Amino acid sequence: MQIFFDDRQCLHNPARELHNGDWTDYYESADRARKIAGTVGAATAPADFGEGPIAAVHAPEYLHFLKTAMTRWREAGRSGDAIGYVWPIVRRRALEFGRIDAELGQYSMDASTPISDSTWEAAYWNAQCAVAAAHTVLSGEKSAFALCRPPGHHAGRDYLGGYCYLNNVAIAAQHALDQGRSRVAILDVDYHHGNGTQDIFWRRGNVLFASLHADPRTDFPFYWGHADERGEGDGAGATLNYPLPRGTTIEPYRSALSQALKKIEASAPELLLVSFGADTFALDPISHFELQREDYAVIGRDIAALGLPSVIVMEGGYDLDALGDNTTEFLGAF
Ligand code: SP5
Ligand code: ZN
Repeated sequence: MQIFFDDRQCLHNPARELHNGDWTDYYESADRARKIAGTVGAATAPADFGEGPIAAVHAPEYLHFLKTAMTRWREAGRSGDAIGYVWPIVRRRALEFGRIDAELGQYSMDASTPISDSTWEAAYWNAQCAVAAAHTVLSGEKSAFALCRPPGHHAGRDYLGGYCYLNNVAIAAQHALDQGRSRVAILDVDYHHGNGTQDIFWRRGNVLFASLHADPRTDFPFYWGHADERGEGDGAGATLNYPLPRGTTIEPYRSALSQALKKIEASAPELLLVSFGADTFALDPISHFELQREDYAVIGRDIAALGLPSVIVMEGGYDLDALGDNTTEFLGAF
């Protein structure tokens, strides 16, 4: 299987995150990518597909913000990473701001996703990996893996959050549609609900989004991922959420997965994109499912049994010791 990774993805390196009211080391470290890259096998740097595929998903004003935020943060006399402290919860509109702090709130959903030096450069090459993986599968390969880091599924059209800046899987899915595919499906098996992906395709009937995740009544991102969220307009019924309780083991996980896979199969997609997170692992430091290493091969085989051309995009997973092995088990099925 072809694997895409670019060293520039490691340039993004926030020092710490706000966590349960205090500061903690940044869980989404560059070492995550190094561990995965060191275990899954040889990777190729992606070609440069330009900003077009990114701009097909994200708002121009948001991309401008990402590119300029760090410079403006420094101009405001700040050191360290850029992080917001006020958010427009009622309604956002296209205001022009003179303060970087206002923009950080406008374009963020949480306070645990700082912008560091080179975040844009890292996110750019990260997104290129997703496009390259899609391109490979569109060209006839059965599967490809985009070793994305930072992850992407919490980022919406015009907001960052949950360690995510650009929505890599959405960019890959949109690229496939723009290259002539008419129906695609996204299966999200990260521990956390993929709220950004859901938002981006909420009103789209040609992108099925199915997500298995920790129940948002107990877990981040809280405000999305409840079972009654089904999409709207043309997208009504094309969003499927399977919230699962903390402590979920492989048996109940697989039974939810089989429901999701039946729906995916029934929607007859030409391409499957998988948002893969290994934070469902029993020893993950920020998550609460009970999956074991060998379970990743089982889950991978269940998904691969659809027989669809598959683009696998890396999302979360924070147990550095097991991350490479768990990911390798999963990829081995494709
Ligand atoms: C891509 C992805 O996996 N993003 C996850 C973002 C989660 N951010 C907030 C996590 C809060 C976790 N609190 C758990 C307590 C651990 N001691
Ligand atoms: Zn996650």
